[in-house]
Amino acid sequence: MTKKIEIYGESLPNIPWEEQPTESNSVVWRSQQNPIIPRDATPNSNSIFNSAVVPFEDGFAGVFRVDDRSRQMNIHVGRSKDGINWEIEADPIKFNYAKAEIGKSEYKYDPRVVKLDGKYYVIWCNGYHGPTIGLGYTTDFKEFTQLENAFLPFNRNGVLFPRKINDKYVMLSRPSDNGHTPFGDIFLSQSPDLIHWGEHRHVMGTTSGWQSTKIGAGPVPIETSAGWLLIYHGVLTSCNGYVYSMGAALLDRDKPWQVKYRTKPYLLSPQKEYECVGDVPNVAFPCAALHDADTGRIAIYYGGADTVVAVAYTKVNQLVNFIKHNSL
Ligand code: BMA
Repeated sequence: MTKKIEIYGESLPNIPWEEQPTESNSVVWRSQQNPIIPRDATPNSNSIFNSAVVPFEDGFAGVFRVDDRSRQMNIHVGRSKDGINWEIEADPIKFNYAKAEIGKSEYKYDPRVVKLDGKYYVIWCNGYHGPTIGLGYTTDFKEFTQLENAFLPFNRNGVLFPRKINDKYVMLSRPSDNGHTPFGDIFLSQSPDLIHWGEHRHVMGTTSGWQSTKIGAGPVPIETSAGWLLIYHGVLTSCNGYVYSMGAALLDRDKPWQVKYRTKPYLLSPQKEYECVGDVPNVAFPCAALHDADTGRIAIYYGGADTVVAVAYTKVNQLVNFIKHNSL
C-alpha cells in the first residue's frame, strides 16, 4: 500500500471542491463551473486572469490581474465567501510605499499571494524599466505597502515560499528578457530580510515537449511529507505561437533547489474553449492553489487564454503518486 502523503498546513474545510468525474482519466480535473470569473467582471475590465487567492477570515481574498480597456495591466483586490463567486474591486490596489522612490511601476501583472509571518505578501511582475519582481504586503486586503523590487529587470514569475527555510526567505523566479521571452529556467534566491537577495541557485530548466521553450513557477509551493509540491507552467513553441501547460515537481524540503521528481507529461494543457480562445490562445497559467491538510484536497486557480479565471482540482496523494510515477 502506498504511504499517505501529508500536507503540512492548515485545514480548510470550506475549500472549493468537486469530485473527480467518473469519465476523467486525468490527475487534475477542471471545475464544471469554469470559467469562474468572466473577462468583464469589473466595469472597465478587458480581461481578468492569472490571479492569486488565499483563505481570509471566514472566506477568501485574492489579488487579481485585471487588464483594463486601455490594456493597462494592474492588480485588484477580490473577495469571496466560497472561492468560486468573486467580487473584484473596480479600481486597482493603491500601495503605500516604504520609501517614496519605490513607487515607480509602469504596470503590474501575474500576482501571487502568500501568508507568511502573519502578513499576506503579494509578489507580482512589476514594470520598472522592464519586467521585474515586485513585492508588497497587506494584513487586511485594504491597506497595501510596497517594498523594494526583489531583483533587477528582466525577471518574471516570482514566487515566495510560505515559510523561511534554513532561516532565510526563499523566492523562485524566472530571469527573462523584455519581450515575449523565448527561453527561461526556474532559479531560487535567498534573503535574510526580503530586501537583500542572494545565494542564487538553479532549480530546473527546459526539457522537451510541453516544457521545451520555457518554464516558470506557478502557485506558492505546498509543503508535503514528500517535499515541496511545485505546480509550474511549461511552454512549447508551435507553428501558431506559444502553448502554456501545467506540470508539477517535488523539491527537497531543506534544499528546495534540488528537484526530486518532475512530470514528463503535463497535468493539464489548453484544450477547453476558454483555454484556447481569448486574447492569447492556448494558455493555462496557474498562479494559486488552495489546500486542505485534512482531506488532501487541492484547488488550482489558473488563467485561461489570458482572458478568464478557471479552477481545477486534484488530491495530494493522487498528484504526488502521479509525479513520482511519471517523472523525467
Ligand atoms: C507571459 C505573461 C503571462 C501570460 C503569458 C501568455 O509572458 O505575460 O501573463 O499569461 O505570457 O501570454
